Amino acid sequence: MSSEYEDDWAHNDEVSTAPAKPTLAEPSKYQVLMLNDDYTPMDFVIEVLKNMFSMADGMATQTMMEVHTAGRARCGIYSFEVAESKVEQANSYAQQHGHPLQCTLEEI
Ligand code: TYC
Repeated sequence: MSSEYEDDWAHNDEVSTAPAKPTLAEPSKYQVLMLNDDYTPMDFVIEVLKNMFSMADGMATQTMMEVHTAGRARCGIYSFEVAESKVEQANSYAQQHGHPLQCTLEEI
C-alpha cells in the first residue's frame, strides 16, 4: 500500500453528504363544532351557520338538524387562528341575542 493511497483514505471522514431534506410539518387543522341546547331557536342557528360559516340554506338546515338530533356537528375546518375567531364571533353573537348557543374548536 503506497503512502499516497493511505493518505486518500485517511481523509474519508471529510467527505460531505448532502443535507437531509428538511421535513416541514403540515399546519394543524381545527374543526369548529356547534353544540346543541334546548333554548336557541332553530332559525337563529340557521342564520349563524349561513352568515358566519358561509353555508347555503340546505346545508345550514341539515347541519342545524344534525346538532339538534346528535348533540353536535361540524361547522367547518380552519387554521387555529380562524377557528378561534369563528368560535368567538358565533358565541358572542348568540350571547348578545340572549341565546345559549355554543361553538367550540377541536384539533383534527
Ligand atoms: N335544540 C334547539 C331547539 O330545539 C335547536 C338548536 C339546534 C339549538 C342547534 C342549538 O346548536 C343548536 N330549539
